[in-house]
Amino acid sequence: MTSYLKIHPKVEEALKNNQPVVALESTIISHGMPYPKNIETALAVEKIIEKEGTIAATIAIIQGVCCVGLSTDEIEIFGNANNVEKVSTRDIPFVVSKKLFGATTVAATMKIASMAGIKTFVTGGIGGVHRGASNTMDVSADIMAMAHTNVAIVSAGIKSILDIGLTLEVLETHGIPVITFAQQRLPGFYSNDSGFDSPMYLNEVDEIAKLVHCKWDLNLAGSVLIANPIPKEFEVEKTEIEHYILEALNEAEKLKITGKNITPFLLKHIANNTKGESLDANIALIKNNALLGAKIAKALAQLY
Ligand code: PSU
Ligand code: MN
Repeated sequence: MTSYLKIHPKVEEALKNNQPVVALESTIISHGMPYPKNIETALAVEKIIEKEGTIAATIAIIQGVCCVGLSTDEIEIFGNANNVEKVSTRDIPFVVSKKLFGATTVAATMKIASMAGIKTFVTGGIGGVHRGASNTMDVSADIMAMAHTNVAIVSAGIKSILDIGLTLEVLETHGIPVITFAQQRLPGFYSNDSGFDSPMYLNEVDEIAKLVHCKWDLNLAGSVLIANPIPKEFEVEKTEIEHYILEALNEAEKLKITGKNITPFLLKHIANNTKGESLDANIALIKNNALLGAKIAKALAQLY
């Protein structure tokens, strides 16, 4: 295991002393946001986490090694390269055994975070059940990883490129609590309201940390999904996004885009067509998630 895993000294030190660490994914850098905002955002997010007195650990695969905590130069590699594979759970052994570079999805990141002993993970949006999944069977491996991996995830809810209702059903099937922070409605990534009530909501960071601790103390394996609403001033009009989602889905069908390429394709189409508005929202919400994630990591560390 050790030769597959490289933990940055600052991360290792923090983990040894039971200090809070927050994991971050790299697919969002290589495949989720355009250059150069992707790099700027990744670095800004790390700063927010460290300003809270917690340690940031961006996770990616470098020449076959699962790296937990990247240098600025390494983050830049993932922001610039167009030959970096998007790596979900399925792809880890291929990329590791062939000593390739891999940008890790939520699923792969949380698996590696858990190997390192990190309990909290901040991202923008998780993968879930795609629209039309009753025909395509396209359910993100993020859900399966969440079912089995003891890492809490802070996200801005479920992006409406997915079928939110079905995603909630499958999360329930896998015993994954979905907790919205400080409001009753489940947020929908670009907007505060996904159109669904949240299965549960909690108003205090300490309550969230207690719930996560309690789940694992009870030996109930798997993640807790914390949904953090986007700040009001950055919300994007729902009907505008929906228009571009439908357009992107049509385009994807025409071009026969399937499998691991579909999510990056949809994200790119929306970003390109909303003239930066959705990108600004995306950046704002991930920063907002970083702050909440850092606070949850601190509260959680106090319980261990
Ligand atoms: N949703 C977003 N932004 C993202 C992703 C999802 O709003 O960047 C990325 C994450 O890395 C997530 C992955 O884990 O896409 C899901 O891909 P798939 O649907 O192929 O499992
Ligand atoms: Mn898929």
